[in-house]
Amino acid sequence: MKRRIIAALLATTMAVALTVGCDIKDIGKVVSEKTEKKEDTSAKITIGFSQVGVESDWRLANTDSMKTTFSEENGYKLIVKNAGQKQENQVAAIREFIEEKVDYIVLAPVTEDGWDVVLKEAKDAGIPVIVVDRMVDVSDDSLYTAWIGSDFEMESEKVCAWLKAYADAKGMKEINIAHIQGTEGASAQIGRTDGLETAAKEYGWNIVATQTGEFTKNKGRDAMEAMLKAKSNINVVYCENDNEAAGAIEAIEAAGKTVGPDGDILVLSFDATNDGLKNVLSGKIACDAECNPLHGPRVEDVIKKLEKKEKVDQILYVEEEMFAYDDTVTSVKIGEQEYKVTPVTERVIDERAY
Ligand code: GZL
Repeated sequence: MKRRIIAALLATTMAVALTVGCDIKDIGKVVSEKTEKKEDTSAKITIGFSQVGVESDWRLANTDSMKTTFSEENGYKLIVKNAGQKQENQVAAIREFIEEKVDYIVLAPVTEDGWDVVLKEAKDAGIPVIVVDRMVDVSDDSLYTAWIGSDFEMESEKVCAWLKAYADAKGMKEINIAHIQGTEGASAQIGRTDGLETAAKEYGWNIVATQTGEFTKNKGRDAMEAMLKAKSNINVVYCENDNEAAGAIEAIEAAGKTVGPDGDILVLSFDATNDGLKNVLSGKIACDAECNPLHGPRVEDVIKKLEKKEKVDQILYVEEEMFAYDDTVTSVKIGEQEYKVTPVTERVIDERAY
């Protein structure tokens, strides 16, 4: 913002100098170079994006959405810094963005806690912070201008409502769940865990094993392997994202067990990524709740409003769908709201944007 004001002043100075006709050959050259250089970057809105990392297909789609939206041709300069799932790297990235006097900071926080100090530094530097995906738990909500993301507990309620209806329809008497969690302390992990634990209490399900998969395929496979060795009665695995589910499926099949409609173990998952829905289509994942990663256009809408000094809502939830491998359960009801469950076909996958 400040850089663009300076550029405008430089341009005005030059215009005034030209008007008075003074010999600005050299000055003009320096000013025009400066102005040119400034104009070259100053017309662009500079955005510093602190991203969690590259742990999942969801994350890659999220980064891609930001890059596609905030391109040079769209009038932006986007600086993306991946933190390798380490909060200290995100804090360092935010400090670099402050140093570079970016116009906006977009933060996809790895976990909810630990942001008060660095977000206060951004606020003191006059740089608006837009949080995407997971939430930050701060003592002062004015430390961020807007949050855009999913209702993770609602996602879980929808999957658990599907499991309840499906189990009733199939006459499944005992539900023994292996729970593969996402990154501990991430809003998605907190919401999807709370939803499952609440439903298990309400419906009398047994959560027989819990282990983190950190939203990755490898750790999802390791967790499933360990839980299969420890427990022989698992008939449902609840994975907190599609990458964990892909790993869990590998471990289940390596152990000589089967997944799918008539299999030994029902696989539940979140994200509804392209690979996730392919696993639903093949019958390996039974139910997959969408977690939409395409936040780029949503962030741009907030930035455009801020540029025009318009008010923005601080909390913006994203609408999301539900998918399943068959039409045993075609909708689920949460409170007064009915949610459609779409049986996955080739066409459903082709029509998806990610
Ligand atoms: C959810 C996001 C989670 C995804 C995972 O919004 O935070 O992180 O569910 C990703 O795939 O790693």
